[in-house]
Amino acid sequence: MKNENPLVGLVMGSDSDWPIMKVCAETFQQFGVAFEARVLSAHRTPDAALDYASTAASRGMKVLIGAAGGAAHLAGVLAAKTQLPVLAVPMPSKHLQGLDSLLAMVQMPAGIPVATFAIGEAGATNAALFTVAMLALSDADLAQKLADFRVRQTEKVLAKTLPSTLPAV
Ligand code: RP5
Repeated sequence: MKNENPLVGLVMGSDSDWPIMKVCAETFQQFGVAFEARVLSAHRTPDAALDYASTAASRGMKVLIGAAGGAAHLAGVLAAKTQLPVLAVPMPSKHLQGLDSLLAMVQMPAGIPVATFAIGEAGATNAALFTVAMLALSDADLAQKLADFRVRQTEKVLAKTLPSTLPAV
């Protein structure tokens, strides 16, 4: 998936991550943030992943997001080759439900940081919202969109109702 002059590189280790990471892409679309989504693996396509990270800044990108599951070293590998902020989204895994992915990402040794989000869709959404917040620091229109989003979200929650009666016991 390509957009003109992407500001964000949304990289995932496998196309099997897409059903979750598409909510990240949808959030960028909602805010009108140009992004590029790619499948690149730290272990299956290491040279391509390193090349992508090392050329991202010169291509005008501001943020990279790395999503991976299991022994999830993609975000760390990307971060090793760029000074851009790298956000990490742990994918749910088959046997350990993403706890492996989370620990692999969040336990980066000192020196090369990645900012790790929640496992799954919540993390995918929040990685996009966090990116929007960073980009909004130098983009007043985007800052207004983020403020509007927060207001709509608050209104939605306050408008929620619960059943007024409980079923008889
Ligand atoms: C990781 O391995 C990917 O990010 C994915 O979450 C996981 C499984 O990949 P597939 O075997 O489904 O391609 O590298």
